[in-house]
Amino acid sequence: MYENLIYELKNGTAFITVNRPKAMNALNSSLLDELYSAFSEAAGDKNVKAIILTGEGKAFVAGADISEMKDLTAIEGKAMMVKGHALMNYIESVGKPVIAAVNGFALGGGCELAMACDIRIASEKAKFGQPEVNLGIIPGFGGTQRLPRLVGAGMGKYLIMTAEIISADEAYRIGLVEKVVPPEELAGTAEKIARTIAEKAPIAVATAKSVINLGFSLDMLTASQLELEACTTPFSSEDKFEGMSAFLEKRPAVFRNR
Ligand code: CO8
Repeated sequence: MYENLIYELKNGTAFITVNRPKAMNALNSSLLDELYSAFSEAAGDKNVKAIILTGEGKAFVAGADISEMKDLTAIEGKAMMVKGHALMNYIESVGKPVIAAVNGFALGGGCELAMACDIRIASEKAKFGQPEVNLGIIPGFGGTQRLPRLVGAGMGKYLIMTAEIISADEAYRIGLVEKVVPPEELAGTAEKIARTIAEKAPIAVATAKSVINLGFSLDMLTASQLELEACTTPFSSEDKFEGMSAFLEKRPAVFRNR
């Protein structure tokens, strides 16, 4: 059982809802642990085909918990950052699609959490930002690296150095989110995307996710070679035979994750 989040499985999609609305869903140490456990639960459950991460109330996640961080020494703070990094890296390594349904404030560690997901869908009410320099620190859950990779170095530096909070539309304009929808359509849109991906060949989806993520830290030649090596996994799967047969036989494919 979880104290700070809600875990639900609906039609093959695991919904992980951060649930500390009184503190704007701020990430304290135990919530970081619980999120790691919830993602492990979803990763290990063969009934889960996709994962949707969202927040309860006004916030998606308004950052790391400032009241917990305030009195931490640098060493203790680093330990918390290690925990945050482990969570973000784990989300990226889960071999299932992870969609952030950003319902409200995604600030600091919350923006970093959304960026660790594969796809970000935002409510029109969502707000994004990395306001750490207001607090005398820098983004510490991977934001200095993931934000520039998503929006470019100049815009990444602009957002981190000015601490500006931006609207969902602006986040869409700069490529930080993939879609903006009215609040009442957020869950449905995220679910529809989750279902669409879940209908594809799972080994192909997982391999594509992994190659895209790993490729960012490699030079082009090595990254291309990584793609060449990785493509043998889906290419040798039963699902490849099924997908191609289904196309030629003009019928829908039935993938079995083999
Ligand atoms: N941590 C702890 N409590 C928070 C946080 C937070 N990040 N955000 C909001 N709260 C609390 C408020 O203190 C308040 O508590 P209380 O009711 O007891 O006074 C409650 O949530 C409601 O918040 P507000 O009254 O402020 O609500 P508003 O609607 O007026 O404002 C905002 C909402 C804009 C989200 C505002 O609360 C805010 O600016 N929050 C802080 C945002 C922020 O600075 N986030 C970055 C944090 S730093 C970070 O994430 C770094 C991550 C990596 C570093 C790791 C190092 C260990």
